[in-house]
Amino acid sequence: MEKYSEIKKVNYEGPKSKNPFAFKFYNPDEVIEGKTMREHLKFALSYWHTINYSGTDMFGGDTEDKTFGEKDPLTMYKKKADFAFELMEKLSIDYYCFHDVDICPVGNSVEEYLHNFEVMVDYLKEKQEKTGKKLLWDTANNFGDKVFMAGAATSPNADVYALSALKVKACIDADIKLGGTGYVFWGGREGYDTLVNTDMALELDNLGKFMKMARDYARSKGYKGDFLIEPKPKEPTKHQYDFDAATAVNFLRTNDLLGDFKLNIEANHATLAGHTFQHELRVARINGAFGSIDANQGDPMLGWDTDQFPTNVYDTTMAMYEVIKEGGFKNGGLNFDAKTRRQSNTLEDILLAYIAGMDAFALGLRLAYKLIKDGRIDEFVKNRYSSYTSGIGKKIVDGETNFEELAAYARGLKDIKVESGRQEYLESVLNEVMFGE
Ligand code: XUL
Ligand code: CO
Repeated sequence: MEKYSEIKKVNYEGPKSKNPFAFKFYNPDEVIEGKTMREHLKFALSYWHTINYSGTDMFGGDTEDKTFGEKDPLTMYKKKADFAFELMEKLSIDYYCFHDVDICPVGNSVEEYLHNFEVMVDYLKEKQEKTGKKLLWDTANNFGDKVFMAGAATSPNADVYALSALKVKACIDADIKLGGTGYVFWGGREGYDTLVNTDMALELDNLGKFMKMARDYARSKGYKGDFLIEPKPKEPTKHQYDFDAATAVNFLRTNDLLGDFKLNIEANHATLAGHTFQHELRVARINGAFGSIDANQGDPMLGWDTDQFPTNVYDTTMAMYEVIKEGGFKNGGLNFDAKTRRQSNTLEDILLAYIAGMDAFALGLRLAYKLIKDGRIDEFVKNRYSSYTSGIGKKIVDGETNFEELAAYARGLKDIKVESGRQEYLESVLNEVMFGE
């Protein structure tokens, strides 16, 4: 197998190719239904996994070296940025995402952190201008440092709350400078490990106020992008407040934040909540809160967030089905919140992993359109609810009936026949569309 440095660019070679460093299904400039694949899919590189993660797990240290031969912290982070942009170029990825501490050394004080962050944001801006690459979203890592052990905007300590605001403010400023289109609030440690030490009502109220202040600050500075909540049910806390899409939407509605805020749905977080990836996307969509996607997959045998590169084509197909029904990504995109396995510890593995994930979503895009064109599933669903298109059903939908009328109508009914749901048939249609000609 060729070495990472020998591969200049990963090209599309089609499904017959056996070249490990070629796309089989992702053809960036191919036009599908009026848009190129790169416009449809809006792939993004995740800085934390790709540029920083070095293979450490609970039982052992690094298996990869991401220091790029550098000791001086700021120079090392510049080399990391160079690597990120080189990788995006090789893979035809147009966007990237980062936490504040992914892109710069944290230093020994708040002042040092802010200085280093600013230096690196300027460096990234230069690189963006040279290459045309764009920031999809950024976020503050308000969970790694020990001061965030009990949360950030839900910390029992008001000083931590203030420090969290400082870091989110720095990220919003960076987002504006870099032209990003999203700011993500993933819960981090916003949740609890036990209720015996937790004032849930105060924590949730503080969290709502924090998000409003973030929104008001950003809008006052001219920020036009989306705020995104990324639901997750557990890990690192026993209970994360943004448990799933429905919980997060309810929180946004309660705090009057819908509109400015949407959801960033992550596949592995959905499965941890006991939902499918498609379910979470559907909940976001029907609430007008679909924003962006963190693409990955979990291991069905494991109960934690493995952040694997996505390869399950059923899942990517149904996810892209939801994206297409939504009318495509607007400010959002497909961020690979995924890391190579600890044993896949070479730079070549990074390319292979992204190729696997990008091809899986390219297949998903192609197959989702095929499914929609085939029409049998959409038609079935439409017919299944046809009793709501006329008569009493239409009155229900239009909100033009009441319990007296419904009860009077029901009294006259004789043989109510509910049609078969045809689940097995529809699942075989899915297979026919995916694997047939
Ligand atoms: C953690 C997770 C985060 C967010 C950004 O499970 O998904 O990486 O995407 O903070
Ligand atoms: Co994520």
